Amino acid sequence: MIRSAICEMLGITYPVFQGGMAWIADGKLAAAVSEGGGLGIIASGNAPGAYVREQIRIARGLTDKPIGVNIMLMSPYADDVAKVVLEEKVDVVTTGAGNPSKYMKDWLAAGIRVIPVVASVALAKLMTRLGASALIAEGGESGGHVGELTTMVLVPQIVDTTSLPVIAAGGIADGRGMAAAFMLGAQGVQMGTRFLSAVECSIHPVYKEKILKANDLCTMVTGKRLGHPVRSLRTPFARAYQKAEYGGMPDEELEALGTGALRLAVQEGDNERGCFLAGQIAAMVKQEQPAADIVREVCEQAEPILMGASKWVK
Ligand code: TUI
Repeated sequence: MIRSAICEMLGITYPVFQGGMAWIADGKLAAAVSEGGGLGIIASGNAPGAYVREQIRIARGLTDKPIGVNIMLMSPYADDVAKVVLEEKVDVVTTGAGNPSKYMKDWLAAGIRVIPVVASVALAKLMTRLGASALIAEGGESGGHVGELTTMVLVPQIVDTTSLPVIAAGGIADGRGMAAAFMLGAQGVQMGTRFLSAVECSIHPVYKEKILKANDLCTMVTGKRLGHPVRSLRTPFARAYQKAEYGGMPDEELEALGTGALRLAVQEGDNERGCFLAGQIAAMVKQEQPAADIVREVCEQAEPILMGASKWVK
């Protein structure tokens, strides 16, 4: 059984977080992961506070285990969602795509555990000083909004920077990835793409099928020119966006091209206009499974690998 400080801290069985995927990670998926012993996380994405409150209540109707909410800090509703998590007294808040400093005091005063995604050593230092409970070190192998550094490079540097437990994210889909993350000093992992194939994940069947059929080179990064690099499946939309990006389309038009594309992928499965966010490990996701089985399987795979690591030392 793999256990770490993060399990005791949060009252979870397995040190596995489910990533807060915008438009995807709803109350139903988060509850299934938490019921399975991991930490289920509801994504706020670009949704208003009322939506997040509804999803928190749905999750609470399905499980009494700890639940997290991810706040996407680039969202126009970030302030609104920051208030909702206070009012609903969620167990854990994770943040992404920015610096959550301005919210930390209020969240901590309410007894909420704050676990920010950090993509740099500088932010890790600041978050440690401001009272975060742990840090998520997310490398650019992940789907969605990506930082500069890879997981292999980022995790040990964050571990060296902080005394807090570090959760590794980006490029982890099985026990090998989990074991490797622990070898780099992490005390837990966060997976997003792997949970796209969860039975309880309500994405459009076309999206699920694309993940199950993905190959090793199936993702690409677009959006660098506007300062929001995003990793997604290499679809007609992603190729057209890249062409526009490097073909000199004005910023406002480019921004408009991307608007609504996540929803079109998740809800409509729209191959032409949808943006199907996915990490580089998409090809390693092979079957639909209950979320609880994913959590348990990854930990059970990692166990013998970590136990056997001594074979390399003569
Ligand atoms: O946030 C994510 N992944 C996301 S957010 C998202 S929604 C979106 N939609 C359209 C355009 C852009 C995003 C889809 N996927 N992951 C966590 C993450 N956070 N990755 C990288 C970072 C990050 C980057 C810089 C966190 C902090 C940061 O520092 C900012 C600062 O001010 O220091």
